[in-house]
Amino acid sequence: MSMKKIALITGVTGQDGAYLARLLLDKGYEVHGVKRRSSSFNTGRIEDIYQDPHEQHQRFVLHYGDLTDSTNLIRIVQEVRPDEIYNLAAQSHVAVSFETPEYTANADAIGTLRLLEAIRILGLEKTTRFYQASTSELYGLVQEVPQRETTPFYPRSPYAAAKLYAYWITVNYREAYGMHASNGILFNHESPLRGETFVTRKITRAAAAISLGRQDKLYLGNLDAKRDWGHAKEYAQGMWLMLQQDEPDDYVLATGETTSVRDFVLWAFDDAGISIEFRGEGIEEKGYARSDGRCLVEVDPAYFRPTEVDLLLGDPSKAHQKLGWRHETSVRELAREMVAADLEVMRSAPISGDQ
Ligand code: NDP
Ligand code: GDR
Repeated sequence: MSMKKIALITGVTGQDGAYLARLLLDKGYEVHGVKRRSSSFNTGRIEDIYQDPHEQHQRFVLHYGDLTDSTNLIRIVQEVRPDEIYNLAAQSHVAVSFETPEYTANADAIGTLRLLEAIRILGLEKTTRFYQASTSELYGLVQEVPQRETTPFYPRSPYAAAKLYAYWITVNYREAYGMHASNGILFNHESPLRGETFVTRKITRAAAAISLGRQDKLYLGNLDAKRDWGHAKEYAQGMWLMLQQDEPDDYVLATGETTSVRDFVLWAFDDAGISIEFRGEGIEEKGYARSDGRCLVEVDPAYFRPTEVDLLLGDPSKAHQKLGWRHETSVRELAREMVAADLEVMRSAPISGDQ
């Protein structure tokens, strides 16, 4: 009898979905992913594992769907009857959530409820395990450092407020219906697959493009923000480990090291072979410049957020002890890997779009 496990990943076309799908396929799972209809291809990150729907015995299957569509989610869960669901889909950009707060709540908060209800409606609450992509953004305004599972939440954006609902509805379904439902409270994690508008990737792409003479300048917002940045590939392993435990629970995944945007900029430009120094944020001498005085990085207040999260630093002790999970890649190595990947891509193809 086959013991093959079946997983369903929402957000499979995103950074984490791509790493998790690969990981589960390597472990022998049959993997189903939910992708949104888009007017242009949105499967770039999963191209290498994509299987032609005409192939027999597909182990990686994509379904059209959306977290804002209950009937669609119920139908997919009914069809797939997964052993494990990883809910990674979200409007995941904090700054964008201030522009689209209602949509963000619909997808990130109520979307999670829709998926949990689909499991319950189909009577799968005792058989389907559930992972919720919770976030260090829940900690928001600093209450305690380092932040751990017991640190009080204080969301600072429509995104974080929506994720707060998703966190608690996951806890509630665990307690009310005995579901194996867990929250991974993941601190920022990056990679060469990171979305181009998140700050690390925006910086590594710009450093690569400027070094190749394809871009003049990079505009950034708050350089003083500090984040606990780890490697996305390692965090996907942590998600899987949470669903392999006998009991469901909530875990922080983090590196335990924090870095300012300012330092990440210096590292990335250094890795791209450009030496810059900070000149201040005044009208005359904005941002960073080369020794010949040419300004390469300028602060643009348009990127400031109405409310900011100043400092994130996670304590991953519980994940170390209970899951045996540890990060391996340092943030310094991460910057190097991302710049190298962006340089390689840009050398072989022209860049499109602006920053
Ligand atoms: P991405 O933004 O790279 O990916 C998000 C995914 O969700 C994409 O596949 C996107 O589809 C999909 N999606 C967005 N809206 C909907 C919707 N309404 N219905 C169905 N699918 C939708 O995020 P990451 O991979 O970086 O993050 C994964 C999850 O983890 C997210 O929930 C995020 O909020 C959370 N998280 C991320 C952290 C990080 O540092 N990366 C840290 C903590 C939590 P499309 O490709 O079509 O846009
Ligand atoms: P974050 O990531 O908001 O932490 O959310 P992001 O990379 O967008 O911002 C990190 C910090 O950098 C500052 N910043 C800028 N950010 C962006 N995007 N663009 C800029 O030009 C810029 N300049 C400075 C920001 O103000 C912020 O302080 C990410 C997402 O993946 C969420 O989905 C996830 O939940 C959290 O990480 C943990």
